[in-house]
Amino acid sequence: MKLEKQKVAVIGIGKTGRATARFLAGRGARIAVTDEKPVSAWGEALVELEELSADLIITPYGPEVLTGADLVIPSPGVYPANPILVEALRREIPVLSEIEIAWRFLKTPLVAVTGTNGKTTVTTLIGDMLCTAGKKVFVGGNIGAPLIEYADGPQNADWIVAEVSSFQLQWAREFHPHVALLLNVTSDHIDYHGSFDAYRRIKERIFARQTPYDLAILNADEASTAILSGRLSARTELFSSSGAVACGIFLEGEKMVRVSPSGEREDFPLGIIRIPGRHNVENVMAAIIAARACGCLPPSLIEAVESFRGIAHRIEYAGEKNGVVFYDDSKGTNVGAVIRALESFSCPVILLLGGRDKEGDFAALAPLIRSRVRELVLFGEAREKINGLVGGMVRTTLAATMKEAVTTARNHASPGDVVLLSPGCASFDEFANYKERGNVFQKLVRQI
Ligand code: UMA
Repeated sequence: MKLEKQKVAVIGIGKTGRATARFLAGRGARIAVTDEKPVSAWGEALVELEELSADLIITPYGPEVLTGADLVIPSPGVYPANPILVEALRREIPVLSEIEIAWRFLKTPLVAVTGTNGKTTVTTLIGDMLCTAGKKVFVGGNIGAPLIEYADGPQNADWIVAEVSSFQLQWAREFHPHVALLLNVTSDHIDYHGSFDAYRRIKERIFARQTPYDLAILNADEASTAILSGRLSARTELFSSSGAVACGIFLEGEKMVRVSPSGEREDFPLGIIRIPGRHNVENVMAAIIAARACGCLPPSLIEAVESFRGIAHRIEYAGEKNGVVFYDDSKGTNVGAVIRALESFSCPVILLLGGRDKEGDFAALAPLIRSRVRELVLFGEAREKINGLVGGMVRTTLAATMKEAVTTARNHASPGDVVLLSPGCASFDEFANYKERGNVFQKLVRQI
């Protein structure tokens, strides 16, 4: 791909936009940058951009950025319906994501992980497994450093393990991981993609460019997998926590059994998994297939799983007060994640649900609320909507803020209860992001 002297419009000056501008500067592109935030609020980003030795202009937020542009690279958070993107497409200017540009310059084999839930856990765990097996790994993408940052460097890893979001796949064309994982697809980001079907189709794009020399890893327990795997060009391996599979990994008594493409069996005891919940068993199974495909042997995988303690804000133990245990699942920003979190507990749960709605299907929570939840505390912008859908099935309290929700939960909890923050919503009504929400929750728990 030729970037020299090409005019590239970069939309957004967050992590992605800045790394993209640096990459483009290094390749002699002419850069036009814009952001919905006023330039006076760009802070460090402005300093960084101005220091680049590049032909770079900053334009007002609008179609001006497209003037003379040969290519547009939107940040992941820019909605496809954004007027600038709509106008770019109308003018037939190619729109490509940062991971797509990175891919075109990568020299290192790529493992890419997508799915509605579990992708950070699986990406991190595969990275740990490869490290434990003595391989040099770059772990990044939607977590940590953007892929384009790696493409911009010496590229001296043996493998890249990248978490990939639907926002990044939205504008991918030739993106082609050697090993691609689709963990699950449940309702999320409907506000961004327009419909569940559109969201699922974008996720499935991770496999689109794979060939028979590549590996696709899919969840056998998802209804769509049977049809999807029949359409893929790549070799497939499946994981299942509910039944045997011919090639892949499944549960048998107290162990996970992997059956290789040549039919050999390898056993991995379930006891090596230290993170709670059946969904985490699935995450470990998916990671095992991927790491085996990268040439790691079972003892390294077992060692990595045994020392893996999970991801911050992902059903993270936040403390115990007077016999009540608090868990922070602030990263649970969709209904599928709340279901997984609730399924991880067998004791009565006081569930803190709310924040900014992403058009989540809260009615789907009804059976689990009836069977596992003792009390619902609904907070934030979405509280009334959620209350209308599932409120009243169990004792339900409404709170304006998350802080108020924690106070209510603390006052109503009895010894033996779990208080679970698994909001099923974005955090942006009260917080900068889910991390801040989780940190505030943990601080409130410490203060009890
Ligand atoms: N902006 C605009 N116009 C818009 C939207 C945003 O100008 O319409 C500007 C904002 O003012 C801001 C910048 O764009 O200055 C932010 O861009 P961004 O929201 O795309 O954020 P980045 O900092 O580039 O971070 C992105 C991912 N963010 C999103 O997908 C929303 C990060 O994932 C990712 O870690 C990073 O790239 C590196 O790859 C975050 C995330 O929440 C953690 N991801 C979602 C998720 O995991 O569910 C998909």
